[in-house]
Amino acid sequence: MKCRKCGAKASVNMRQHKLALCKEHYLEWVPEQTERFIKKYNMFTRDEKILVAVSGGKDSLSLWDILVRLDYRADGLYLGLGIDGGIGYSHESQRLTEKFAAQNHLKLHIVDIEKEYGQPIPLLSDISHRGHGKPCAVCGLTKRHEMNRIARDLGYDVLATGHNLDDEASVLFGNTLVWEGDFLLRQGPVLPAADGLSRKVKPLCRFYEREMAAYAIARGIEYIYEECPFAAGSTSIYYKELLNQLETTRPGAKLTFYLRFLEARKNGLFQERENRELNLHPCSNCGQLTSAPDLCSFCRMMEKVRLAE
Ligand code: Q46
Ligand code: ZN
Ligand code: ZN
Repeated sequence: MKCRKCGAKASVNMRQHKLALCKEHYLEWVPEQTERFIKKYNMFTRDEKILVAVSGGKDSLSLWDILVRLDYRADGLYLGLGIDGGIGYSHESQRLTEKFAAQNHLKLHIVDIEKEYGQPIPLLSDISHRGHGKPCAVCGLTKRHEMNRIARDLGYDVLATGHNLDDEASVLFGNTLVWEGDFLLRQGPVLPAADGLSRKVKPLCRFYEREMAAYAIARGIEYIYEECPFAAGSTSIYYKELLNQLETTRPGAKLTFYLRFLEARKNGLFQERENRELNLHPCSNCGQLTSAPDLCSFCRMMEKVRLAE
């Protein structure tokens, strides 16, 4: 297989795009494509301040790397979840994130959940009895809350996460299986800013997971290979496997699934629901928007934790 641009031996072959590239041209192609998606979906401009949520994994570190190479003003946010899982998961992912920031002279904010709220994620989960023995529900809730809080308090215009196409297609698949209208309405490359919440964007949402792995490796980015120990056996991983089976026999199926969804929604698939007003108001404690009557889910969970102590 030869590089389409220069004829040298290709190092990345993307059947889904009918495109093969050598390492050098691949490292040009990824930022070019990212820039195209940023513009296409009006994610942000070069005047805006971007906060990138970094976990130490290949996607978020690559995203940060790409944005900086493209000359965007991007700082990092690392959330210390306090997850060990026998592999020192949080410790190692924080080390790699700090190393990446230092090597590239980038600004990194670190929030340690245990220091901030008295307990690491697995214990917050135990104490609040949320999530059926797995900390993921509490973890997801806390991550969202903290990302919003830091972006707002430090005056960032936009919050960027490293979700790739495999992540997005798997979430979309899960939501479609049960026709989760409200989630389907909100899933996409951009979630506009609302009272107290900054705009959220996913610049990598059209890249396959293996494309991001290839990018990180080609750029020599050191990232944590292990998944969070609690990810094993999750539904989202199961859906990813199903979609990969589909992709094997029909290259490009995953991308089509996601893009056609965005198109159908743009053309009014969920119009009726969109018109019905979502009843959101600020949480009486932290001010973030919520559909719950008084406190948002995060503040309610923390209240439970406080009462249990
Ligand atoms: S939610 Fe669950 Fe992830 Fe949190 S506890 Fe680990 S697997 S990190 S995306
Ligand atoms: Zn080439
Ligand atoms: Zn709240």
